Amino acid sequence: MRLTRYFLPVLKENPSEAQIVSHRLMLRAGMIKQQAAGIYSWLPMGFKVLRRIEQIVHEEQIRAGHIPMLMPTLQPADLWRESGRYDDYGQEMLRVRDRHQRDMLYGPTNEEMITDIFRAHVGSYKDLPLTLYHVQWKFRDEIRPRFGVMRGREFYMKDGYNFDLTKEDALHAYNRHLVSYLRTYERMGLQAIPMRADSGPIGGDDTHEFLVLAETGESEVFYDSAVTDISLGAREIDYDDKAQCQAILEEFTSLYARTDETHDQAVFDAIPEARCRQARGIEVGQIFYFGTKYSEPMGATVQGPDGKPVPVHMGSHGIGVSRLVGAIIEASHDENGIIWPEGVTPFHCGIVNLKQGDAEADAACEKLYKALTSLGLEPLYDDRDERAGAKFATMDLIGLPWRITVGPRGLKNGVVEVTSRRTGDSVEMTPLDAVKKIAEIYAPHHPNLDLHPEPMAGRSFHTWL
Ligand code: 5CA
Repeated sequence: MRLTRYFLPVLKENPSEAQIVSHRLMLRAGMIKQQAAGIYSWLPMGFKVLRRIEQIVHEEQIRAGHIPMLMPTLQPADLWRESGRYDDYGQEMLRVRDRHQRDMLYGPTNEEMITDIFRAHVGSYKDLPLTLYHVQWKFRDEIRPRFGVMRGREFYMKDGYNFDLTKEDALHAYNRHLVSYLRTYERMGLQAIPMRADSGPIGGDDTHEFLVLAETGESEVFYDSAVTDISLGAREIDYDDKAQCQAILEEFTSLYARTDETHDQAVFDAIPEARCRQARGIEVGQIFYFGTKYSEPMGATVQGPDGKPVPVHMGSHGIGVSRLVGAIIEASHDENGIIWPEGVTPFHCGIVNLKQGDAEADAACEKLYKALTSLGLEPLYDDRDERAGAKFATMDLIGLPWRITVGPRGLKNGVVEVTSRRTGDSVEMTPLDAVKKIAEIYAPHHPNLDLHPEPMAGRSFHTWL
């Protein structure tokens, strides 16, 4: 993308309504525009990050064997009357009436609807296990929408639902979700710690929240600092292997890590004092096992091996896709702006032309732009007629992890400069080496990245953006 042809309405001033850094930077970097309290338009660059996050979520869910689909945002109230939640949900639910005076609602979550789909189409235990999920807009009429996309009223969520014959199978589905979520967050450059939590209006006995540590987080958390030393890394995972998934759950959840809702001071006090941490965190996901809470009242049964109908065991599992955009910025920024992790960056690198209009500099930038694009990478070329300082400030604000700086002086020596946004370190190299370096950096993030110049080959879900 060439900046002169893009829509990137960056703000010079700090917006006064933003209380936390991610909200401020998202507004300043032209990613979002507020339309009403807790309701946002996603401007092109914000939308790109949202899609990158969504794509990682899809890839990891599909890897875990879960099946994507799409349910509507508007739901009939009658489904929720069956589960008893139409009255229970209270003022957080946005209720509307259609022209025939039928009660509808804007879905805050989809347990009822997915259970309705299941009971209509699945009749035998032989069709299990089954996990369906979608990524869809939700609405919760939060009493205090704040912090930009972190606590919106309209927000984008991945929600998945497992259906199993036995509690044991459903707990495997729970474990599978825990492992796939750990992978998902790690690919986004985040450490999200699973913490024992409270199940709230979703219900059920087993539940973990995933928390990203950040001073601005809304949740108070207590944990053993040893938990921050564990990561999934590049290990091979077989999602059908019950023992492996259980072992990973135990590895990540046996050290003390709880939100204030389930905090137990006596257990916490037994941890060696040097490892006791009390901090704040952002909840970026939650998994639940709730057994037959919905299947029983809604008649979601299957014929068991003995021919008798049995209600299925269920769980639901959510990731706050739009909240993650803010959470990543909270975890990765400096005084000059955002620092995107490679996994979610809206553009792979910036190209800064120090002397727009200089024939040689212009030609070198064009060549770099074409070479990167033909590899399937997306550079953002700042081709504005602006001074270098302004171009650097924009690049720093929008946070692309790598920048290639091109100027007449370097070109005389046959070099351009490649700069890391995170460290600020710059290295001079030939334009060809710069292209190779950027491609190498992104190869692990895009296993399908086609290093041969055939632009659209091997691309998947949403990369057409
Ligand atoms: N049905 C279950 C699991 S699918 C459910 O709704 N879980 S939840 O309530 O925990 O929501 C899932 C995730 O959505 C949360 O972990 C959080 O990251 C995100 N989320 C919840 N409320 C909001 C909100 N108001 N704004 C932005 N993200 C939110």
